[in-house]
Amino acid sequence: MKDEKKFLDAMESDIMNADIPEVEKNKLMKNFLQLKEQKINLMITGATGCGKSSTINALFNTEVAKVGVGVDPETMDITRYDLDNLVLWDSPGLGDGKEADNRHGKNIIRKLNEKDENGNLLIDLVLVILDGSTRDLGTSYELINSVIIPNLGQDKENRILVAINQADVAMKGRYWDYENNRPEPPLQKFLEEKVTSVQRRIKEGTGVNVTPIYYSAGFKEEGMPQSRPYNLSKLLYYIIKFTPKEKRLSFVENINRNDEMWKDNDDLRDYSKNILKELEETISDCAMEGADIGGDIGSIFGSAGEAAGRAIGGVIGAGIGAGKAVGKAVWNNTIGKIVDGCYITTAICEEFGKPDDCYELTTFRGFRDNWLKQQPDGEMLITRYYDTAPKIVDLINKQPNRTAIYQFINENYLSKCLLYIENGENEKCKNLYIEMMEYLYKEQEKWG
Ligand SMILES: Nc1nc2c(ncn2[C@@H]2O[C@H](COP(=O)(O)OP(=O)(O)OP(=O)(O)O)[C@@H](O)[C@H]2O)c(=O)[nH]1
Ligand SMILES: [Mg+2]
Repeated sequence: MKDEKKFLDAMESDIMNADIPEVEKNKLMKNFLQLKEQKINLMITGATGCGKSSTINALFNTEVAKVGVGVDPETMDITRYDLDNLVLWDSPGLGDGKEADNRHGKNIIRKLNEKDENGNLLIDLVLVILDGSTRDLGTSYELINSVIIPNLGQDKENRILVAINQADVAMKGRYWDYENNRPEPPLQKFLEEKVTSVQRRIKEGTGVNVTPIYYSAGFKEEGMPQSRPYNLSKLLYYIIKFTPKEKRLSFVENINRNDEMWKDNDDLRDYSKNILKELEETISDCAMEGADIGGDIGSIFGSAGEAAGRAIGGVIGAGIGAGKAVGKAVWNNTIGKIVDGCYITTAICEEFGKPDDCYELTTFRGFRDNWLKQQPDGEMLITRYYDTAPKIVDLINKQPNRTAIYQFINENYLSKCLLYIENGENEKCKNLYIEMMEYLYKEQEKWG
C-alpha cells in the first residue's frame, strides 16, 4: 500500500513539512520526540484459563507482536509481547499448585517493583482478569489482595484495573442473548452483583477502591471464527484512561483493526467517543505544549490524522471512509462536532458566535437522527458528508472572505433548510441539502 505511513511516522513528517514558524516547529518536534520515546508496559494477569491470551488477541494487533520470554530465567513463565512501544507482560496468576503459585507470585512482585531506565516503575498498569464463570474466586482475591496491591507503590488505585471476563457464560450460558451478543436482564443483574462483591472483597482486604468491569473476550475454538467480544471498547477505554497521558499515543497503531471486535457494548457511555477524548488530551496537553499554532493544527497533521483514522477507525465505528475525517478530528479539537456530524452548520454557528447547543444545530441534528437516517439513501448521504464536509470547512476557513462565504451558504441553503424542517417539509430539506453539497463540492476547486 503506497504512502500508508504509520501514525507516528506520519506525525513526524507532518511536523517536518509544516508551514509554520521555525520556533513553533522546533517546539512541536521536541514534544513529539519525547512522546515517541514513551513506552507503555501493561501487565495482564489472572488464573489459568481466565482468558488472558484471548483478551490480548481481541484488543491488540498481535499478529505483528514479537513474542518472547523475559531474559531473566526466574521470569521464564512471563510471556512478553512487543508491539513497538506497547509492551505486554502476560503473567500467570495463582491456582496452579503450591510450588508454581510461589514462583508466579514472586515473579509478579519482582516485575511490579522493577524500575525503567529513568528510575520510574516499569509497569504502568496491571490488568487483572477474573473468570466470571467460576464461583470460586478465592485464588484471585489472594492474587489481588496479597500479591498485587501491596506491591503497587504509592498510586495504587491508578495502577490496577480489575476485569471480569467470560460474561457470556457467567450463568453457564443461560440468559445470554446470543443473537444480539449481550446479557439479558437476569444475567446483567448477576454480573452487576459480581462486580459489587469483587469490589467489596478488595476493599475489605486492602482498603483500596477498584471499580471492576465485566466483559467477554469471546470464545474461540480451533479452526472456527471467534465469537464476538462484549464490552471490549469499554475495557479499552478504561485501559487508555488509566495509562499516563504522555504514553497514550503508543496505543494508536496497535489496536485491533477488525471492527467486528468493537461493536457490542453496554449503553452506559459512548466509549468510542470517550476513547477519542482520551487520545485528544494527549495531543492538546502533551504534543502541543508550549507551541502556539492556533487553528492550524488540523492542516498540519493531515497525514497523521489519516493514519490515526486508519488505525482506530474500527474502534470508533467510523468505517474506512469516515476514518480520515475522524482521524483528523483528533487533531482539530473537534471530536464532539464530528461525532455529532453537523460540520458545516457548526462552522457557521462558530463564525457567528453561536453556542454548540444553539437552535439551528439542535434542529439539524434532530432532522438527521430522526428522519434522514431512516431514508433509503440517508446513511449514504451522511457518510458522504463525513467524507467531504471537514475538508471543505478547512478550505473555507483559509479564505480571506470566509465570513462572506458562510453568509452565502447560510442565506441560500441552511436558513431555507431550517424553514423546511419547521414546516415539516423534510423531503424538500433533503433535496436542498444535496444541492448545497453539490455546490460546495464544485466550489472547493476555487478555494483549494
Ligand atoms: N465463552 C467464553 N470463552 C472464553 C472467553 N474468553 C476466553 N474464553 C475461552 O477460555 C479458554 C481459555 O482462554 P485463554 O485466553 O487461553 O486463557 P489464558 O488466561 O490465556 O490461559 P492460560 O494462558 O492457559 O493461563 C479458551 O478456550 C477461550 O476460548 C469468553 O469471554 N467467553
Ligand atoms: Mg494464555
